[in-house]
Amino acid sequence: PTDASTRRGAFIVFEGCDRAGKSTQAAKLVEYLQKRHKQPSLKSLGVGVGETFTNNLKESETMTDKAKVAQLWKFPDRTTHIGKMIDGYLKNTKDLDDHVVHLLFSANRWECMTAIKNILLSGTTLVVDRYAYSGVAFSAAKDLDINWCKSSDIGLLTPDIVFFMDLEPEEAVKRGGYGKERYEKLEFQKKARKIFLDLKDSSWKVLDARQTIPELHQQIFETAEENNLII
Ligand code: NYM
Ligand code: MG
Repeated sequence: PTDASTRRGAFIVFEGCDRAGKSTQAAKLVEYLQKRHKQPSLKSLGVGVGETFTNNLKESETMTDKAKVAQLWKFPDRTTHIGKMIDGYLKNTKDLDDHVVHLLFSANRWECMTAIKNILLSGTTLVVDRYAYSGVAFSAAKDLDINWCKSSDIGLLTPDIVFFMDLEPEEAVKRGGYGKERYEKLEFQKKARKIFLDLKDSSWKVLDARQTIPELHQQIFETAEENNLII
């Protein structure tokens, strides 16, 4: 095991259509990473010969420590200025040109890049719920030129691994259906899924999202481990 202080954090992305289980699995992975991480014991640093040391941290210290190990992020980040415009568009309270919306989603990633880079360099792993693949898949599903869609994300940090939660939109509908947001329509989701699968590259792990939550979780942390992404 590598010491967290000597290596950068892993950049792990979850992608997929709506209702595929991304948020559930991203949160479970973060929790797993935080629980699994071991504080180096005082003994291993060569202190306190003949004494017993415990690593029982106080609650406040545990929280800080947890956030240092791994953090959950999400795109769109609806809390920023740009994110609020996106939120209004998705909730149908605001209409915007398709190109403009695409660029807002992309800008919403760009405005986080410095923070993301610094967090990774500080040794913290980031688990990110949706990223640029969603940007391309959902915009190109509106028949915008795919290369135009890709271009605004050129230069963003590349994830170490992408877990694509694959679920037929017909199955997603059975899971209590979609919400009221724009894009949450069967035909549109089918189109987006097709484009997603065309975007698949060597960083992708396609998961059969019909499996149970524990089954998927196990596949995910094992794959992350095999790929040397867990400290
Ligand atoms: N979405 C998400 C895009 O259209 N482009 C993007 O770049 C991103 C990150 O936003 N239907 C779409 C996909 C979703 C919607 O996301 C809201 P979520 O994860 O359901 O909050
Ligand atoms: Mg959604």
